[in-house]
Amino acid sequence: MKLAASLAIAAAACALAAPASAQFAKPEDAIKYRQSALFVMAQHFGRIGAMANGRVPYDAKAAVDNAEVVADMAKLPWAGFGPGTDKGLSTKAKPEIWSEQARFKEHSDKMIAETGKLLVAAKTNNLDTLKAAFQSTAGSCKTCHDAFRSQ
Ligand code: ASC
Repeated sequence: MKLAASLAIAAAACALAAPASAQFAKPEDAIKYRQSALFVMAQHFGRIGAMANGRVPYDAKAAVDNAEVVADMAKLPWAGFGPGTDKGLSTKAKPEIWSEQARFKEHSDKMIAETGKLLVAAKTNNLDTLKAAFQSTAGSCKTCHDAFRSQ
């Protein structure tokens, strides 16, 4: 393989492996970024919820596909909560995110872990296992929202 091609592949692999290194030109971009990642995550999480709650028929492959997106998206928003991104666009993010960073990180780490377990659960192809993991993951979303998101 040519050197340029292998360097390009290595650079792309790094970009995928290190989403937390996202840098933003301005606070508005960081806010848009975190809101976008959370929005995409919610869309896919909602599709799993529809199966878990019996609103749509259980489809094991769709559950895995959606859980993969959820687990990937779960890693992204946190880079968008850097210093100075508490305002700039309409946001429900509470000031506590910046004044209690360690607690906020505990919540985001928990959510990343829960979405990882959700993906493992989806891959068992067992609806009851998926339901339990969905509830547990939703609980981690809610706990963080209650503490760090205004209504
Ligand atoms: C969702 C979604 C959230 C969480 C939360 C869980 O589907 O968009 O923010 O679940 O409602 O309580």
